[in-house]
Amino acid sequence: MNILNHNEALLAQHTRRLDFLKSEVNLPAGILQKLKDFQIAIPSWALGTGGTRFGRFSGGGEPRNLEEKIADVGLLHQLNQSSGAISLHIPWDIPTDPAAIRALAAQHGLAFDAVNSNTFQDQADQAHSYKFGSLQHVSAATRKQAIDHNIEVIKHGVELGSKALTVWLSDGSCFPGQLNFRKAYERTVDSLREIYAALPADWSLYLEYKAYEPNFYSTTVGDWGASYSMVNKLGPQAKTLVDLGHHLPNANIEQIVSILLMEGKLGGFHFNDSKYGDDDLTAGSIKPYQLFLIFNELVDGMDAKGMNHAKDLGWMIDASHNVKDPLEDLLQSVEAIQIAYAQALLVDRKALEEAREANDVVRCQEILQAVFRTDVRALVAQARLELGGALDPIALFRQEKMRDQLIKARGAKTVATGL
Ligand code: RM4
Ligand code: MN
Ligand code: MN
Repeated sequence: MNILNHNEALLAQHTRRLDFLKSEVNLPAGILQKLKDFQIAIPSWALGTGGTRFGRFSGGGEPRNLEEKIADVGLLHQLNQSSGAISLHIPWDIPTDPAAIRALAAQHGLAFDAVNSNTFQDQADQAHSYKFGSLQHVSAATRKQAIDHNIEVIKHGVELGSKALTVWLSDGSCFPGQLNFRKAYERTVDSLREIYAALPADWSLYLEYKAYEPNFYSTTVGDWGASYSMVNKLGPQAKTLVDLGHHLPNANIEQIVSILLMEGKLGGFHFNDSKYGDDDLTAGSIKPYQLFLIFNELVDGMDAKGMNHAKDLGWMIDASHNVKDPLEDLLQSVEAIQIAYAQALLVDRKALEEAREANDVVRCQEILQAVFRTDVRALVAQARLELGGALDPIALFRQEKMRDQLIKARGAKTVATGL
């Protein structure tokens, strides 16, 4: 891949854009370093074309195994220098030879982010079905099977150097009367306690919530209140994970984020975007202002606690690409996240606070929207450039015909494990 030539050709235009930005806004000291440090984990299940229950349209050249998934994330990271981690879903991606997998990831400059368990699907060799739930199940044997699976996932993660387990449960009910809510809640907490007890001391447990789907009447960990109350019962290593697509329409996610962070119980993120529900679309593709407002709260809340932006929360994408090239789509998501982060770093917090204390509502809006309407793409590109990445990753991906190369190497009819 000829990054140097690509950058050379775009350099004059890039410099012009960056100079203009610098003439327009005061860049706070250290902003480039913060952008350079910020890495976003790529989920192993987002490297193939997704599907819906109506069908799936494979794009070709999809990774056929974990090794090829790591190679794909390595490619993304080479292009943008900001995708330096991979998040695995077990059993979709069991590392059979962990030492070799770890070495391969290291060759690509990749770390292993949170490992994800799966008790929302039945596996072929499984004794008990999750049709009626897993950690909440009425049968102790089924609950134990789901607990054991999570402990197994932790073991895989330990071998790879992960530091967190993400638990997302589809447990709930489809019809009124089907479930005793209190029993389901208590059984879930009891099961989670056993998983929590198996966590290494330097690990976190992220408990993800989701409003609905696949269950359509109730979800046991259905909102941040349920997750928050559960992680509080578990202990300091348990925290809530916010997946942007898991809220009911119009929920004020930035406020949820702000409060969880203030309470010390925000663990991490699954970035995506949506119009209606858990659409898993490209981050920032539908509601970029919301993404910015979320980052505005994140920067504000993390700074208030003296947290390290890059390291103290788990940053992951959780997306599914039905009509785009998954790699191009992930490049777009990472860039959208970086843009929102860069803009949040530009907010004049002192001025905003003064305007708030003076009840100057107009000024508050002006401050936020002036930043949101600032084109910071050159700044994000500069961070990439300084790290050795491409000024325009998608353009380079296309120039070098990378998808064609992958199709040649892997075939036109490959199907990646995952959604
Ligand atoms: C769920 C949830 C989980 C992800 C699965 C694949 O909707 O977002 O995080 O592991 O999808
Ligand atoms: Mn998720
Ligand atoms: Mn989801």
